[in-house]
Order: sequence, then structure tokens, then C-alpha cells
Amino acid sequence: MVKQSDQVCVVKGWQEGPVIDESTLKDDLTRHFYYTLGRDKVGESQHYLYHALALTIRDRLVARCRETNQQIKQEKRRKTAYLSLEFLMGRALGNAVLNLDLDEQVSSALQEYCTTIETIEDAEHDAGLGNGGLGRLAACFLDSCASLALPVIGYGLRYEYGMFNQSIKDGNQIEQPDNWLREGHPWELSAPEHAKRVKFGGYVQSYTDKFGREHRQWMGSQDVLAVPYDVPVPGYKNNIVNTLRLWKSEATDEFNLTEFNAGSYSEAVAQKNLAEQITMVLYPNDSSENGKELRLRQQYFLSSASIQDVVDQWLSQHGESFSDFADFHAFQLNDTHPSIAVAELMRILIDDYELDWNDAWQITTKTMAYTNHTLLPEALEKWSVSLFSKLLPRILEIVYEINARFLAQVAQQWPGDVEKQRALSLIEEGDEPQIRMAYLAIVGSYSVNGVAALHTELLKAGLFKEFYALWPDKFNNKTNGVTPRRWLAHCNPVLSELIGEKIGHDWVKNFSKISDLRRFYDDKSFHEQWQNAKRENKQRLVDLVKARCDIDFDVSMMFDVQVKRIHEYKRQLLNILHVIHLYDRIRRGDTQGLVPRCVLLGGKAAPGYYMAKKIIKLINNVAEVINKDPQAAPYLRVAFLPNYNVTAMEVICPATDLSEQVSTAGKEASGTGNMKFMMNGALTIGTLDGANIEIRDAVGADNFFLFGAQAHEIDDIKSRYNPEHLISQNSDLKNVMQLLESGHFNLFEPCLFDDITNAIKSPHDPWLVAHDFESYVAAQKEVDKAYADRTYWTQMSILNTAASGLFSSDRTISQYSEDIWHLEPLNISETDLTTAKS
Ligand code: 4GP
Repeated sequence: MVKQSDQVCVVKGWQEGPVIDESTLKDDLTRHFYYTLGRDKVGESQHYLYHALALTIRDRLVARCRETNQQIKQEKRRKTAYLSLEFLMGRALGNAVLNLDLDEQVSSALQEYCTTIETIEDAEHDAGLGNGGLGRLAACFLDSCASLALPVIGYGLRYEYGMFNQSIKDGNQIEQPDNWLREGHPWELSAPEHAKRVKFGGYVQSYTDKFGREHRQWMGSQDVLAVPYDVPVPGYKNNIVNTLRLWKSEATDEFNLTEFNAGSYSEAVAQKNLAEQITMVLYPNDSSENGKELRLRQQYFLSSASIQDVVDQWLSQHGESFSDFADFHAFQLNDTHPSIAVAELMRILIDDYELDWNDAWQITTKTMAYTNHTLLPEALEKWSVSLFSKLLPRILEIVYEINARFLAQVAQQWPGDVEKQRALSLIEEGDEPQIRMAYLAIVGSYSVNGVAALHTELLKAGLFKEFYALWPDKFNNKTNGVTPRRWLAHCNPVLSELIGEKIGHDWVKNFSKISDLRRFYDDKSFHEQWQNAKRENKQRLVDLVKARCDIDFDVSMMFDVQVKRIHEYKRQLLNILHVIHLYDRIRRGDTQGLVPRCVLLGGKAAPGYYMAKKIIKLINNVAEVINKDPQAAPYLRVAFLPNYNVTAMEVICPATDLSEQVSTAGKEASGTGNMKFMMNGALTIGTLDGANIEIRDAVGADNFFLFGAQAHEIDDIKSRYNPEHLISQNSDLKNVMQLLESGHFNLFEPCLFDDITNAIKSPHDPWLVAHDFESYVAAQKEVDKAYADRTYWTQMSILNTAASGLFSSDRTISQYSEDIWHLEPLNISETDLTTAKS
């Protein structure tokens, strides 16, 4: 561990160096290529050139980052720490070039190497440190915080292996490790001098201090070192560069010295491995519980290291009095994963700085804020008390104490109601008592938010009803958003250019301006330009599908897309039933009014999720049969794109005509893919679920294809659900089921899809696939009608982009800042940077 010296010699920015002077970009690129990396030929792989370019740009980020941190420090700013087990960042290069406005300079520098940024970009691995929605939201939020100049630091884990790579073999998902760091990660800077020690194991004992006060002390722990790696997060053309601090676990020096010297070599190596395992791999489960000890270690590791980091900064700026701490800090907990931070802040304040319980609790409950991302009960984390007691004995004591005091409050609110106490207790009783992490987060936070209007209402009325009754003011909604920089400006340059020509480029910074596009709703020549842009984007996707799936998509057909994690509630199954229905119509010659479609699906299934994997297999088998059938070719093509990730979405969403958002109502907390598609001019076919409702309100019911049961109807439908009857009454569905059950898509694999057909026919199917089939097919017919009228469709497409202003994460983050964090924007001018340099 590098020690910090007491005497600090401040080194000014390098005078002639690469700090901010953009004219030197070409020279810096060459310097990094030749000297830092020691290369003189570009060769077959563009990797070294990418690496050199990343370092060149990082130089420019570092200068701004330093200035940003200086300002936060000097002005003693209030700031937010965003704690998340996942940050699904994707690639950094294109985003940094856009946000630093370096496009022209980079292009011109690359000319000397006879290449383009598009080619170079392909050498960058996605930083896939997340599963899906929750992790990508965190990444969009970081971009918005920096672009709005808000002092927000992201805290996460530097997983050695990110989200697994998916390949498809014989129609089945195969998982392969994502060794994304193998060729280095040029964006990060490690800061071992800021490493923290995180405790695990051991025991707790009491001691009395010299004033006769009783204290508890966590002893005999096996500590693990958390080493920070900082990734710069540039704001859009505002000189702000925030930080994403990712912790890597390492063995402490004691392991290396004491244990090795004691001769217990193999035990020492095993212990070292255990320490280093913590940040080895991202758990690949989306919206579901993990339950593994290592996962709890990850959660505590992140929470402890991050809180220690914030506290250390506090001490260096404000000294040891914590009385104003809550005025300067907010912690946003991204789901329950880091909710143990509530107990950890208590521990640090009480054990390390000797605050009494009430003061520590005041501070904690004024700084913690919690976001819930799912209503699925299986995703509500619980940890067994016995595991806590083994791994985090002192934290368990604190949780017990929080619970005792909380239950006293419950008893006051509902006197004599023991059942209520049992229901609200942080500890779930049973043979194996469990700690309810969501309850810990709610009790310890001053703000609890859902991620779309319906979701928040459902939380208040259902899952967290009693808590809402206790603390109605804690609850608030923050509808998700996505960054228009990555999800329009960067991923769709053709459309962005066109939009810029018409309404200027201000929308990139101030996305509400996108509504100005409405003025061109009736402009025939604009329609043509809009269609041309879509066609160009479709060609990019055609090439991708050809390269990855060897399937021919055709730009003249409608592109109908569903990409997201594979989950039964997201109902990829409903989509594929519709595909089979279209195929059935084609076979029967019933092609009247059928608009030729290319249907694309993509997404990863959690490795242990049996049904999700079956659904992937079904999609692939159906695709194979249809794509081989010459009768279908003019009307229908189907592909499953392997390894769906952020970078793939950057090609997919600009090319999409129809966005499939077909979850069972009340199950999708918000969705964010729906927003990316909308921004890029796709129309949505969807249920009234999550943010679909707000999307439809924003664009108008006429410009949205609605179908399916509504959330408030679901219980009633379930109580009398008879899918076999529905199937017998609907000839379309009957035909589809017959094709499936006859083995049409699994001729040589008998019974392969029985579990799927049985699930559809089950009166207990929670996803109501058979119920919504009829209205889904009807809505798809409306889609065909609308698409056949090119002008009408183009107008709706323009209106969708124009109405997407609300779904910028800048709007979401402004609301977080205004209602929860109360931050003031920073301001860094070019002059600030120049003076910093001299
Ligand atoms: C997801 C939700 O499923 C999705 O609706 C939402 O848009 C997203 O979070 C961001 O809020 N949840 C997860 C998860 O990814 O792991 O619970």
C-alpha cells in the first residue's frame, strides 16, 4: 500500500504538455503510440492505436477532473455518492470524444494512421459491469450528473469479469467469461494511496473507556484491502469531469508477510485468493436474488470502502466533528444491494468516532436515500442472520439495534398489533431467520423512490404499504431516463445531423428542445430525409445481423425489435407466439395486409434460469424454420442476436421501426430500452406498464400501439384464468399452439418445448400470455396498417422523437438533485483550466 506523505508538493499542470491544448492532440497520440506503448506499426489489430488514443483523451480528462475535484473541495460543496453494485458503462471512447468536442481533431489525427474513429472504436471492449436496466441506468445517471455539472461520485466494483459473453450453439445459450481487462483498461487510474481496509469475520467484544463509557469493538477480523480505480466521467462540453471510483479487492500486507512467513504457505495462498475473489466476477442475475456468501461480501465490501472514503474526505476537510455531515453528503443506494451502508455508516460513527446512537442515527437517516427497481418478490434481497453473524458480527448487532428501536415505533403507531410488528420487522422469523434488506434501506433512508409513476404507486399500495403509512413523505417517484448523448447524438449521427440542421444542436445539452421537431411534422421533404436516415441506420443493423447470425435482413422491411434480458415477465414468449402466428398466416396464404417484417430478438438469460434459456432455444428454432422457408422469405425473417450489450444497442435502436415493450402489466418497474427506441423514432407496441404509460401520455395515444390487461385488472383475471378455454376460442392461438405441440419447430428434439406449452396452458401462468395474445395480435394488425402508410408512419416516428424530451436522464437527475440531493452545479470555465495549468 502506497503511503501518503504529510508534506505535499503540488505539481502544476505540465506547461507544454497535453493538459488542455487541443492543438497538440496529434502529437500526444503519436507520443503515446510510440513511447508509452512502444509501437511503430498499426498492424492488423487496431488495439494499440485505440489504446494510445484513449490515453491521449484521458490526459485531457485528467486535467478537468482535477479541476472539478479542486472546486468541490475548495468550496466545500455538498455532494452525492451514488452507490451501485453495477455500472453498465459500455464503451468510453466515442462518448468522451463527443462530450469533449474532439471529433474533428481526432478524425484529423487518425488520418495520419489511415483510419477512422469508427474503426478504432471496435478495438474497445464494453465495460459490462452490469446486468441490464439497473446498471445501465447508473451509467446514464453518471453522464447526466457530469453534464449538469453536479458534484456526484459513483462508487462501484471493478469486476475482473463483467457480464458473461453469450454465444449460441444449436440454438442454446452458452456463457463465456468476459475477460474485459485482458488488454488493459486505459481509462482508469489506480489510487492505492487511498486504499481502505474492509473487515470480515472475527467477533465483537466490549470495553470501557477512560471515562467509564461502554463500547463495542469488532476484533479478530480478516481484513481485505479495497484499492480504488478511478474512471473519469466527462460532462458534455462543460469542462466538468466527475469520477467513477471502482474498488478492487486485494489481500492486505499482513497476509503476505505474517501468513507466508509462518510457513502456512498454502493456507496463506488460499486466504489471499479469498480476498481477491471478492471483485472477481459480476453475478449475472437480473432482478433476482443471489443468496451467495460471496455476493454479501461484495455488498459489504463496496459499502464499507465507499463510506470510509467519504468519511476520510470529510475528516480531511472538516475535522472530527460530524455535526454538519448530513448537510454536505447524500448517499443514493441503487437498489438494496448496497443497503448495508446504513449499518456501516452507523458502525463507523459509533465505533470509530464515538458518536452516541441517536446522533449517529440522525446523521445516517439524513444522508441515505434508496431507489427500488423491481416489484418482483424474488428480487427482494434477504440474508440469513447466521451468515451475517459469521461474516459481519458487528453489523448484525447494529441491525438488531436498528430493528429494536424501529419496532418500538411500530408498536406506537399500531398499539398491540403483534402481527404488524412481525410483518415489518427487519428480521423475518422462521427456521432460518433472515434480514430483509429492503426494510433496512427504507428505515435508514430519508427518501425512498420508485422509477416510474405506476411503479411508485404500486410500491406505496402494495410491497411497502405499511412503511408508506408510517412515513408518507419519504416516498417519491423519479421516472427513469436515458442520456441523449449516448442514445441519440453518439449512436445515431445521421439523425442527429438532420435534427441539428432543422432545430440546431442545443438539444444535446437541453433535451426538452427536441420538441421543436414537431414543427416539421408536415414537411414532406423532411419526411424523406427522416426516412433516408432510418434506411441508412437499418443498413448498419443488416450488416450486424449478417455478420453475427448469417441471416439476411432487408432494409425495405419493417424492423420489429425486442432486446432486453430474457425474463418470463418481459414476455419474449408472447412476441415469438406472434411470429409463429404470422408464419401460420403465410403458410395458409393469408397474406392480405401483411407488412413484410424482420423480427429481431436479443438478450441474455441468467445462467440458472431454466425457462429463460428454453425461450432462447425456442426463438432460435422458430427462426431457423422460418428463415429456411422460401414461402416466408418475402414476408418474414427472424433473428436472435447473440451477446446483446450496450454497443449492440447503439446499432439496434437507431434502426428500429417497432419497439416491443410487452411485459405483463405491473411487472416492469420502468424500462429504459423503451426510451432509447422512442428517442430514435421507433413506435412502441406495449402494455400499460412501467414508463410505457408515461411514454404513451407524452406522445399521445394515437401514436402508440396499446394492448393487454392493465395492472389493476390482473388479480381479477388471475382468479378466473382458464387459458385452455382461451386457446379453444381463438383460432389464431389454437393454430399457434398446434404448431408448437406438433413439434413443428423441434422435429428431431421431441418434447423440447413441452415446459413452454404447459406454462402457457397453466391456469397459474402469472404472466398471462394466453390472455393478452388476442389483443396483442390485434394491435400488431394496427401496426401493419399504420406502417403501410409511409407518410403517416413517418409523422408518428417524428412525433415520438419530438416527445421524448421527458425521458432524458438529465430531467431525472435534475429531479433527484432538486428533491433529494439538493446540489448546486459547479462551474468550470476555460480560464479556470488555463490558470490551473500555469
Ligand atoms: C430494472 C427494472 O426491471 C427496469 O424496469 C428498470 O427500468 C431498471 O431496473 C432501472 O430502473 N431492474 C433491474 C434489477 O435491473 O436488477 O432489479
